[in-house]
Amino acid sequence: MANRFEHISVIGLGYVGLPTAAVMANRGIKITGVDTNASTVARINRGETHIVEPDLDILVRSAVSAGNLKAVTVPEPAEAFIIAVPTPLNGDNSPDLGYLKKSAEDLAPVLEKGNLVILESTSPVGTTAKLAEWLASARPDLKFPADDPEAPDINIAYSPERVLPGRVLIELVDNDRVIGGLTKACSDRAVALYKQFVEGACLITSATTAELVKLAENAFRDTNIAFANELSLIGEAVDVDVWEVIELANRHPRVDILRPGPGVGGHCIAIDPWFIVASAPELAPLIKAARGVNDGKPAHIARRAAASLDADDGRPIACLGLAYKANIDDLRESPAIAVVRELSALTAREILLVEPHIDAIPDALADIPSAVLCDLDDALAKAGTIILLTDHGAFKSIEKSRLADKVLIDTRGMWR
Ligand code: SAJ
Repeated sequence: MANRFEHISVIGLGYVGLPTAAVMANRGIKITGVDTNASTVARINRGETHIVEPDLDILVRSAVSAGNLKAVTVPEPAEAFIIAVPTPLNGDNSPDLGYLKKSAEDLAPVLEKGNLVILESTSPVGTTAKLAEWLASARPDLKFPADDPEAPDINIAYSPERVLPGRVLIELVDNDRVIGGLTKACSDRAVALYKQFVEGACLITSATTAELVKLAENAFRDTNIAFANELSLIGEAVDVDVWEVIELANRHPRVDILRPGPGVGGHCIAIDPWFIVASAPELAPLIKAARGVNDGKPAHIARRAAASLDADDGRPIACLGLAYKANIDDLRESPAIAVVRELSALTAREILLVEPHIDAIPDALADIPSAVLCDLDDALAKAGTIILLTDHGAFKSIEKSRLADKVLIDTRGMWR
């Protein structure tokens, strides 16, 4: 079997799939991207991107014009398949593997002897084996690792994406990769694939270990942010500046407290810990409590802002930043959105929304009549209370004199 993969298919062209496809295509590999959304597919085939990530537009344009990247809505045969579809939560916080199951059903008919299938989506422990079962039941004519571990027709591995939004193109190449094959040979083939564009180390383990590694990374961060958020509530209650506490505590050689904020957002850290809780509910009280602390922060900020409204002579409230973190356009699970919703339930006061990365009010806030999108200058001129929710660079340079006559609630510690 040749060691170099010349034609790879990426299933799911979102925040992870599209950058991965574009990076590989720019290394001269022929890439077929698959997405069920026809308008996403059409855009990519025009050399355009549907997500904002530094330099991604340049990479996609050059890959498409060089003929190395094309997008389709239904899988086509390839040597290897990388699956990067969403794995969201159900209403009861259990994992929803519906997109993954559908992608397995769509992929099965085009599988050929010798193919490698890699799952990159964040997944509960045991999902890679389940994916193999779904594919095997649709293709009884092929041997899978469970049928013949020594010489299967199809190799299957799990390798979680670990890239940080805002640094995706750098981290895709530089980060170490954890690679868990269903057999050692599956891992070796997946390593060969990633070596074609990854400069970090490729670390081999089992599929179940790799699945839990990914969940552990994000639960670790969530738990540590929850500690900082809990400390900020305590600081407020005892009237001590939490930022100074953290700065001084972090001068201890073995203490490294993260930053408090309005809560935790994004499509990963606010979600993945629940995958651990769902698989071992009695054994995960700390992880569950951390979710509760972080999810409770937006309501706390809203209550604090509403309580200070008497002091600001009836002028509107400005919320600076809607994105879930600094300098990106991503509003998914954003705690800023939750703050605005909570606040609108507590006051009829006009809420001016300032988010430099969007040009229309997001759907999640469209039903709130008191909330309007506004530019920064206007908001600073009109508002009596300002809540800083996202630490975008654009807000850092606001002159102090423009904030002088206002109530300030700085959830990110940006203006201290
Ligand atoms: N946050 C704080 N305080 C902090 C750090 C972060 O409140 O000190 C908040 C942010 O404002 C944001 C949220 O946490 O709302 C998450 O932001 P983040 O920058 O920590 O992480 P994500 O969600 O953008 O990306 C994470 C990363 N995981 C880890 O750092 C362990 C990334 O490497 C993963 O690939 C990504 O999740 C993912 O896709 O799983």
